[in-house]
This record gives sequence, C-alpha cells and structure tokens, in this order.
Amino acid sequence: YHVVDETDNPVYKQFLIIIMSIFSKSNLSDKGITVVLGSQWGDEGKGKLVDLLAQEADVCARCAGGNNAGHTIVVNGTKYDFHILPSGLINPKCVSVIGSGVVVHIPSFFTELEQLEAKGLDVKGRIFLSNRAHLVFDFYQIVDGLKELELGRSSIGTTKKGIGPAYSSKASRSGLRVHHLSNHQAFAEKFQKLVTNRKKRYGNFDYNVEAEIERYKELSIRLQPYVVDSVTFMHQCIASKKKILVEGANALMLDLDFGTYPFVTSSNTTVGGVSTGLGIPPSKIDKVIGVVKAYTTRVGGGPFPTELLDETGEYLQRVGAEIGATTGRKRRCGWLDLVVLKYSTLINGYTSLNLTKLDVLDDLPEIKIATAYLLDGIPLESFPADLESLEKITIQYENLPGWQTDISKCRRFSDLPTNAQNYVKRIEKYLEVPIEWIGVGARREDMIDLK
Ligand code: 2SA
Ligand code: GDP
Ligand code: MG
Repeated sequence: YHVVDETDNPVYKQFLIIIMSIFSKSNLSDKGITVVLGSQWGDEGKGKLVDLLAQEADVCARCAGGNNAGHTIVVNGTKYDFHILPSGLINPKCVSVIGSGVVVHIPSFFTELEQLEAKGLDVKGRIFLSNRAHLVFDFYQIVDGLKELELGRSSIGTTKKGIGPAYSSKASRSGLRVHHLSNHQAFAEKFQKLVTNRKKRYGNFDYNVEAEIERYKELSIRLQPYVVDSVTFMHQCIASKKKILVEGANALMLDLDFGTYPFVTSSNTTVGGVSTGLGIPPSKIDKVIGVVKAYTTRVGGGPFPTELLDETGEYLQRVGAEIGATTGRKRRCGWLDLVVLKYSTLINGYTSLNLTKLDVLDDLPEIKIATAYLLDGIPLESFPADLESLEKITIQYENLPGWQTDISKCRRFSDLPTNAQNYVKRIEKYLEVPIEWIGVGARREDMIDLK
C-alpha cells in the first residue's frame, strides 16, 4: 500500500486511479471488527468517518464514555449532533449498540433520540442498550461541578456531565446499572444510599431524591424495549458475520491510563476499551482506524505541548470552528504533534489513518510539525508519564511550506497541491501507518479516499 505516488507522469497517474477505483477495497473489514478511535485529545472528526463507514455497516457500537462526547456530522445540508448515541444511526440499515463500558444518562438518551427523530431519522428498533451499562444520574452532574470547584485552579475542565463520578461509583462497586432499573424497590434503596454517601462527602447539595426515584420508575418502563444483553447480542452479530463498526469516544490522550493523567476522562478510550466495553475478544478486531486532525486541539485543562497562544492559534480556532460540541467551549489549538501520534500509534496499533481538517490549514504560509521532545537537550523516547517532565521539555519542530490554495474541492490525492501532498506524506512516513482518507471539509462527501 502506498499513498505516495512517486511518478509525475499524468497518463500513468490516471491509469493508477482507474485501477485503484476498480480494485478499491471496501471500507470495513471482511475478516473482523473495524474500530474508529481518536488519536489526539478528541474532536478529530471521528463522527464523520463513522457515518461514512456506517454506510456499509450492519452494526455500529459505542464502547466507552458517555454523553460528554460530541460528534458533529453534516449530511445533505443537515447537521446532526451525537453525544450518547452511536453516529452510525444516520444509515437507516445500521443497528446501534451502546455497550456495557458506556455510562448512560437516561433522560439525555431520550432527549437525543427525540432530537434525531425531529430531524427525520427513523430510529425505531435500531437502538440497543446494554443491561450492564452504568447509569449517570443528575446528582453525579452536581458532584462533577462540586469536584471541579474544589480543585479550583487545577480543575480538569470536565464537561460536567457526571462522567467521572459515575465511573468512580462503578470502580468502587456501588454504582447502579441498567438492569437495576427492573426492580424498582431495590433500585430505590440503592439509589438512596448512593446519594447519602455522596452528600457525606460533598455536603447537603440541593437534590430531590424522592422525585428522582419516581422519575426513574417511569423512565425504566420507557427504556425496556431498548435493553439487551449486549454480550450475547454482539456475539450473535459476530457469529452471523455482520459487519461491525465500533465508534470510539474521546481519544487516546484522554484515556484514564495512557492520557495526560489526571487531565483525562474516566474511561479507557483506547483500543482495550473496545474489548472491555463490549465483551469482545481482541482477536475479533481486525482494523483499527486512527482519526488524526491535521493540527491539534484540546478542550478543558491539562498539558498541551504544541499549543499556540498567538494569532495562528486563533486562526485555527476560528477557521476550524473549534467549539465544543457538548459544552460550547472554545477548543485550545496548536500544531500537529507527531510525538503524541507516535505514542498513540504504539498503544492503539492503527492499521490505517484518517487525516482530517487538512482544509483548515489552507491559508497558512508555513506549517510546523512537532517531531521530538527534548529534555535537557536529549530526545525523549516517548511521551512522558509525569506532567513535571512535560513542563520542562523543549519541542523540536519541522517547518513545512503551506499551500495557500483552497483544497475543499479536491477528491483525489493527486488533486492536492504538492505542498499539501508533502505534508500528508511526512505524517505517513513518520508514523509508518497508511493514510486512507483525508478530510477536506465538514460534509460527508468532503473526503479524499486513497484506497
Ligand atoms: P469528562 O467530562 O470527565 O469526560 O472530562 C474530562 C476531560 O475530558 C475532556 N473531554 C473532551 N474533550 C474533547 N471533546 C469532548 N467532547 C465534547 C466535544 C467536549 C465539549 O465534542 O466538543 O463540548 O466541551 C470531550 N469530552 C470530555 C474534557 O474536556 C476534560 O478535559
Ligand atoms: P469527534 O468528536 O471526533 O467526532 O469530532 P467533533 O464532531 O467533535 O469535531 C469535529 C468537527 O470538525 C465537527 O464540527 C465536524 O463537522 C468537523 N469536521 C470533520 N472533518 C472535517 C474536515 O475534514 N474539515 C473540516 N473543515 N471540518 C471537519
Ligand atoms: Mg467531539
């Protein structure tokens, strides 16, 4: 496989394009599950790729995170925002599964469903929720806010969706799962205990426990048609050779174990989370597609070595429309960081990449890429674990000339200006992973397919 077309002969190029389109490989694996993961700090454009690939998928599953995630997809002039529901839903033939590794705020689940239906999507009979998924309650959102307040200047900058507190309860073995809703009396007792416990720690916050218990009585009835044993469900899909696509939420650098701890989310957003969040053996995963934004963004607090606090950073924020899909916060912006991406590639083992938002760089005369971190003048082998080391590093950059051309209408690699091609080739060469798609705009069709 090569993205790089070394020849300048136009006839040969045309011949290659025709041959490639005849033998163009299918997007999804025939041998196993295809996974789409965020390779940086999130918002790389996973939703757009998942939507594109879901055209061929029978099943699209979420394995981690909650409604902290935000995926924006633009199809036929309509903008869809997904938070807890899998982005494969726009394809009317694709069934969606929310796995046991996901934490679910049931009222938001229904609100999102209603919003999608209002946009004309028929989702009936196409959404299934794991009975093992943990529940997120409103009081977790309150606790999320209180924890952030307590942290003060070193706050994480969470989405305040209650994600951390819900996963804490899960890990401390006091959480409530979807199946607990089927026995209302037992649910009410456990719920009371949970709230009392959190009030002991965070003070007597304002929360109507009785009203909440009543609300969940109704919600549990409404939820029944969606609930499945997702382990059995997924394995039946595997056995009947269904095409399965897994949608990652958040991204590698926000992973609880491998991200910039403690400035991370509370789940495993890396490839391991696919197995633990869906009950699927790793051997069933065949393709792992990393989504890489052509520059870097981060929302919330925490280290960001290549962050730009100047007009170039503002340019990326403005032109890239870098605004949080869930909270509306401005995303911090900076240069592409290959140290982050190498580390990301080691952990997730990407079989191919989707480079996104290349069009956002169109107007820049010069583009920088971070290629190494130096500590006391010595290159680090990988992304450091401790944030203290990270504060002391200097970054080695490579300067590449910009292309200063509108690339939004390019649909083949050869349509891209040479400098844009070189930018892509540089990334591919450094990471030693083929780039199979390049995003040149927000719409579904704004994609170059290199396969
Ligand atoms: P949390 O709420 O406990 O998961 O927050 C912990 C950290 O994880 C970050 N985080 C995100 N980063 C990027 N995008 C996310 N989704 C939304 C989006 C974010 C938004 O698509 O734009 O709207 O602000 C997301 N979700 C969590 C978060 O910023 C914390 O740094
Ligand atoms: P996700 O969380 O990884 O799914 O990404 P988000 O949806 O939160 O953020 C990506 C944003 O960039 C969305 O608004 C997309 O519509 C937009 N987007 C995706 N790919 C491209 C692209 O190639 N070019 C441009 N200009 N926008 C894109
Ligand atoms: Mg997002």
